Amino acid sequence: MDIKWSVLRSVRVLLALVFIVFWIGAMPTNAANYDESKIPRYVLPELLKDQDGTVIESAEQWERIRRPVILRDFQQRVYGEAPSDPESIRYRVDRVIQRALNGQATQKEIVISFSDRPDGPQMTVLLFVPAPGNQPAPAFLGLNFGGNHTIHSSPDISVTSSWVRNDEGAGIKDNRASSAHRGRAAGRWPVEQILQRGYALVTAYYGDIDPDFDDGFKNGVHSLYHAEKKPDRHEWGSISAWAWGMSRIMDYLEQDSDIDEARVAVIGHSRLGKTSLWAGARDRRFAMVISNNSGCGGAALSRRQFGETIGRINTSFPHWFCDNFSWYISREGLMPIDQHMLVALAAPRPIYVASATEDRWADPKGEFLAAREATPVYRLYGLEGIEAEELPEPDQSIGGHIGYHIRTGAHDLKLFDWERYLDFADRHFR
Ligand code: GTR
Repeated sequence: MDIKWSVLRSVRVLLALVFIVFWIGAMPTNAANYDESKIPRYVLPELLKDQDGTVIESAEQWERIRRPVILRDFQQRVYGEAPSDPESIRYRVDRVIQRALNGQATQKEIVISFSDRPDGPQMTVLLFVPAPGNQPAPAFLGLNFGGNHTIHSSPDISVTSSWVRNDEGAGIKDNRASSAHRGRAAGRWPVEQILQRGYALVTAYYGDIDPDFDDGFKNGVHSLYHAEKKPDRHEWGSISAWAWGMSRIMDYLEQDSDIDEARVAVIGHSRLGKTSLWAGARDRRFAMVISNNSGCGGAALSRRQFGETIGRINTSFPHWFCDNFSWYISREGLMPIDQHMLVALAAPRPIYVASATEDRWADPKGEFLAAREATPVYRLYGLEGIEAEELPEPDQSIGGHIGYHIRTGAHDLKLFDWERYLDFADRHFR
């Protein structure tokens, strides 16, 4: 009897010890690593080998066997599953200005309602179509951070009625969009250049889809699906909601005869770069994917743990991802996926990943490696990805169907980046 009890007690002590070790192992460390020599040894999960050992040898096998598993892993473990696409999308063309921006474009504003509720969430899509000549036009679709009126100083753009993200991170008080902010983000949106190159520009304020703060998923489109109960561990966080919203914009674009729906590129910067990658992975109607400085949870390999880590991002922005993602804090090596697989999900469509030299928080090298490591999937389609072994020199664009550059400078979306994306689109869309 005594022996039995002491054995039992030892087992319990042992179990408790195992638990404590596991728990400590899962705690995020605070200091970001910027030292290449301190990157943990890692092995990337294999793109072209299925869980049962099947080696993927053709594009057909990739699409039938491997791609669905990887897509599902990202859906269930990282971004979270979005509700199925609504059967009918309600949109209203609110305003059309024929000769906007000094006659350079037709401007449209389209209100998309996410539900039948008159007080339900709505998004206003701003569309500039280049002046007549080459309709239907190819388009860039990107969400914006501060409201449509911030992308250009034109007084004709409606001021968003939603609350706008607070850049200072000081809560959301007193942060309503205002006409004083017209053109504030114009540096990131070279509207005239995009139009002159023959492309349409489509944008919407990301907070119209889901406000960017951790409110327990009570607002934005989440409110329509989670009035009673917060999302399950595998259900959508904000990035997934924003990506889902981009698909709703695509629903509209398919109906607009000014836009060539077969040539729509999704683009995004930073958290919205993570979003464009996920939008392109889950919705193959997007014909091109562009990730600008998307970093952790975007193009950067998680296993490198350089700059921002899964631990840091889940602590600062837990609402961006599904709850399952936090299980991988300090357990990067246990993920069946890494971000090169997210890049590969775009195949065979052209995808461009860009970094910036000073943006170490986003791990430029990790972004480059993820882009390069997706190459084997492009090869299955007979397409060129990235052959370079090393990070290219700054300000040089490389690659075939996978494009990459590292711009000199800080975390931002600059004219230099746009020019590379426009060249890339010219190459693949024309
Ligand atoms: C940072 C975050 C990054 C990046 C960036 C942004 O604070 O750590 O992952 O997404 O925000 O979106 O501006």
